[in-house]
Amino acid sequence: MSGGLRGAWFWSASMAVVLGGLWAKAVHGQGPLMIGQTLCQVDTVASGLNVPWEILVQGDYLWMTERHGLVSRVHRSTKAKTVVLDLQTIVYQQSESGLLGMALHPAFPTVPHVFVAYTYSSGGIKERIVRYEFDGQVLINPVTILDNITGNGTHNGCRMVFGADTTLYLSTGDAQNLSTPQNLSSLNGKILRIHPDGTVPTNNPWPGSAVYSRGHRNVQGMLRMPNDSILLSEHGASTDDEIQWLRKGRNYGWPSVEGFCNTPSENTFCQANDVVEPLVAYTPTIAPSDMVFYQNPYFPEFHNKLLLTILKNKQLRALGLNATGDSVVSDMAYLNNRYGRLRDIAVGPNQEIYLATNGNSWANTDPYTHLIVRIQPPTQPPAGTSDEGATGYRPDQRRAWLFYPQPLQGEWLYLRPAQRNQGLAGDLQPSRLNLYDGLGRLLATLAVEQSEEEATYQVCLPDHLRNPGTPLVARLLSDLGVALTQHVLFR
Ligand SMILES: [Ca+2]
Ligand SMILES: [Ca+2]
Repeated sequence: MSGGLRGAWFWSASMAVVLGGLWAKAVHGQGPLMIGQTLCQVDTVASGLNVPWEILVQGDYLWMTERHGLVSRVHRSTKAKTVVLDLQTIVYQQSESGLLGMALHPAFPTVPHVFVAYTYSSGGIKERIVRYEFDGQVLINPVTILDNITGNGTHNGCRMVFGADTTLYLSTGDAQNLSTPQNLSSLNGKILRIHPDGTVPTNNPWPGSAVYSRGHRNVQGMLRMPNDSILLSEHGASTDDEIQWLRKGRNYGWPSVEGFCNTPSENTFCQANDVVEPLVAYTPTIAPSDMVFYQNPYFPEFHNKLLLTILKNKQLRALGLNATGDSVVSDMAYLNNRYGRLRDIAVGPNQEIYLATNGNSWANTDPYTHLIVRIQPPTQPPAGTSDEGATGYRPDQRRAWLFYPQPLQGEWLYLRPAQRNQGLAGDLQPSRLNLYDGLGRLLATLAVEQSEEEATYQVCLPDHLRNPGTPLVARLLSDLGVALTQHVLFR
């Protein structure tokens, strides 16, 4: 009998070794990966991590927080990892709390400021934002810019993003206290907005308060879209994870409303409080985390999509929004169970995608096994398609002319103002037109016919863009570094 048991133990142990080996090969392997119909190359940029929570691409480096208290830089080519800040003795780390969000100043490295959000213990669990300065090697000179937010083991928010006006937005969770999200005197269950020095902008919705919106449970994703509007992803309780637009001064309903306003009590609350409904709600919950907006015509599955990392369902979702951004028109899941829980995503200069993996189950069950995985898309257009629209022209407002009036529809004739012809005639030779939708997404790059009259250009929209319901914004590209605005476009 004991021999039989021993045999069973040996069988299990050797199977575990074999399965472990296969898992390691699949996860750490380098090589091709089909995503939809697109052949990508994947490799591992960093391994042995402990809950990488925020990843950001800056120059040659990937910046990263790990929840137990480290900020590191990983060189994207050599993969060398350097710790630039060690807060392990300062952060409170338990369950979902610890060192979480990070943001680089929009003018980094000219303005070398790095912002981190973490929980600590001092007469209870609290949360703060600290601004550091990068000296080229490590982070120095900490300045606390926001403090004494109530924390908890769970529901701490802590995602950060900079707005176009260099104000900093921070999500805070309800910290498991349902009385806070609707209470304007509490900083919990909110989106907060402050200046980089911690002061409150004078155009916040409630004078003197950092509160920008209320009624949130636990926002884990924040994204500034090309048109500068901000998207949020939020964890529901047992139902209704939400994706929603951030609106100044508005109420998102928690804990009275989950997902859409679709019960009698919710309808009453929503009408009384002008509640913002989500773009999409997921029931059962999937646990959405951070997101990026991805543009790369060589990767059709992800082109012009919102890419959302998913923790609980262990996948990457690609969401298509309509031209005005008020509905989700497609929603596909990729990488199902391939890398486990996905916490964060970043995009590099060659449209390569970095994913922060967070193990196979919630909280701290697989410490020091997490990865940064890189997915490199093709550098050629998909087979059977032309290269038109996928040229080296990228959105660049400094070299673009904005057409007025907008939106652009049908056929248009562009006339350069007469005074611009004088002295500049012959120099201005725009030859391409970028078309964007209402969210700032690049739809197409068109060649522009230049007529005999040097300052006149004929623009004819292709049929597939002549949708009367689709507002379009056009920018004429110039090869000169000339920024012109308020030009008149005649039909
Ligand atoms: Ca992120
Ligand atoms: Ca509901």
